[in-house]
Amino acid sequence: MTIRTVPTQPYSDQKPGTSGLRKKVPVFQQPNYLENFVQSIFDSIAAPTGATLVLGGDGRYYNRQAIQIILKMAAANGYGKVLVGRGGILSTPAASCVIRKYQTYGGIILSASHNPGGPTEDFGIKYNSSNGGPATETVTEAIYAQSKTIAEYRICDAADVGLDELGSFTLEGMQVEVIDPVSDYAELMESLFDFAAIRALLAGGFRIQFDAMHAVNGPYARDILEGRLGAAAGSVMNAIPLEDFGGGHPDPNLTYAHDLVEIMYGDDAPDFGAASDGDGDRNMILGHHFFVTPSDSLALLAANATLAPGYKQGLAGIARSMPTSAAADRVAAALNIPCYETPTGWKFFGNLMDAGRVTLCGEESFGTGSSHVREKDGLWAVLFWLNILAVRKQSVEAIVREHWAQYGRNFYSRYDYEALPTEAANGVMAYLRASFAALTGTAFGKYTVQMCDDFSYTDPVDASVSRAQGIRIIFTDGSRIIFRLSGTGTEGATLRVYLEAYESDSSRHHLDAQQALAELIAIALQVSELRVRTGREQPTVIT
Ligand code: VG1
Ligand code: CO
Repeated sequence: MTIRTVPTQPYSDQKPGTSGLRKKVPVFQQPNYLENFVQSIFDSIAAPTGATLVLGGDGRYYNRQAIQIILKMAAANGYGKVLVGRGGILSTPAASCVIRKYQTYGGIILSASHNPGGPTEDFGIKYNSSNGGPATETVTEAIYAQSKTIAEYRICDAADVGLDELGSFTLEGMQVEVIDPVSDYAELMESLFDFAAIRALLAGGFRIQFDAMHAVNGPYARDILEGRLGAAAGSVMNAIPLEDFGGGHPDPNLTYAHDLVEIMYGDDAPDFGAASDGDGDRNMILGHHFFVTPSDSLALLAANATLAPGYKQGLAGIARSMPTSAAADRVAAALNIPCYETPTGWKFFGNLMDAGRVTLCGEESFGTGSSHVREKDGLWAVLFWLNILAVRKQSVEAIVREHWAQYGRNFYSRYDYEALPTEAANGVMAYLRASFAALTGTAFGKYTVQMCDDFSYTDPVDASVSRAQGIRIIFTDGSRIIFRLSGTGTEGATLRVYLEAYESDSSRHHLDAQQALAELIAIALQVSELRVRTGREQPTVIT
């Protein structure tokens, strides 16, 4: 076999962010850029000879080319077998499922998630470990360190592998098995949820609309919702994964999933609507003319978990990322189970799930999941909701309102200021850090600052410490303002401002979140000097 060792120069910018390495496609297309990063992964994880990997992506532009390069590099680096999704497709949760089911050494997922795709848009790559979850910070730091000193990579000269037919091929001694990307995942879903009850719900005239946003979940949703569960044909829209996601922004929120939002708020709206993102791990849940915030969704799934067969024994615990609202904490307290607060990013949940400390996890950024895999899982959340709706036989809105009446409502919103000059964004954060002492104890209208800090997390399982994970301003009544810089953007800096206020008075639960949070928003702008420091009057997106 013709294995070549190719000399290379390191790149200095291959530091993985919140979820892997994400850059514009032309950056990945620079000579040896992808190869350097893949070799840095292989060097850092040091798999035994003959190990098996899983490989697939969300189908965006450059997915297929990257898969051919990675297959040839895996063969040259001594891997014995690679399981690759047909067409190079594997949603992020499906990749996690396949890694776990076949107990592979790990997997490589190609995705930039909710970021747009295309020749000048985003591409991404990340490594998941044998538990199916994103590599821990220790591993991503090792990969980054390796990328800074890399001098050569290994690749074999071979023809491209056909990815469009199921079957087994040999690539210079390594086996390449092209697998159905959907079936293992769909079987796992059937094992967790009451498909018969959901089928009966749908047969009884309950109408659903799922927007796959031209992204990876189309084939999964078609197979499961229309195929196995009998939803009416056309219940899944934008179901064919496209390299550029149809020119859209595959991010399931009220701004970017506008096609779906129009349907769900239109005349004759269906009973239930949902969307997922580029790589299928995020979800947005809508009822008839009604939006469920991701933080409320997590709390509600937790409160109703035992209605689904896979969770009928109850939950070990719940974990949420720090900026996610504390709605889930109230449910955990009522259930008398632990609730963990982690930094942003799914990689922090893995240790807790592996140790059996938590069953459900969630983030405010439209991410919910459980220990069935080690990634957040968009379609799983949709099926969980459908299972609950099938049992409770109430509308989405009625279920959410009952939840608020019982636990109180955590009003919540996030303001994103995208593509800011990096210095201006860093300036806001530095200014806030310098203000901690002055802010503490200060009253702003009805709010008084109880404490401020830069969130630091000590993993209770391996005692690793992650610092500077977001600035928290916490008020005496538990309301919070959080400032954090995104770790997934590819243009300048994205500053996120997270706002949360708790309301126990049910006569105020009907308020619009922006109305209920208006005072906190004004305080956030004031204490950060955001407008003068960034020159931005309005956020790019409000969720
Ligand atoms: C964002 C979200 C975070 C999520 C991450 C990956 O990160 O805020 O909650 O885990 O994206 O999601 P950041 O650093 O930009 O805030 V996905 O769907 O890209 O895998
Ligand atoms: Co995603």
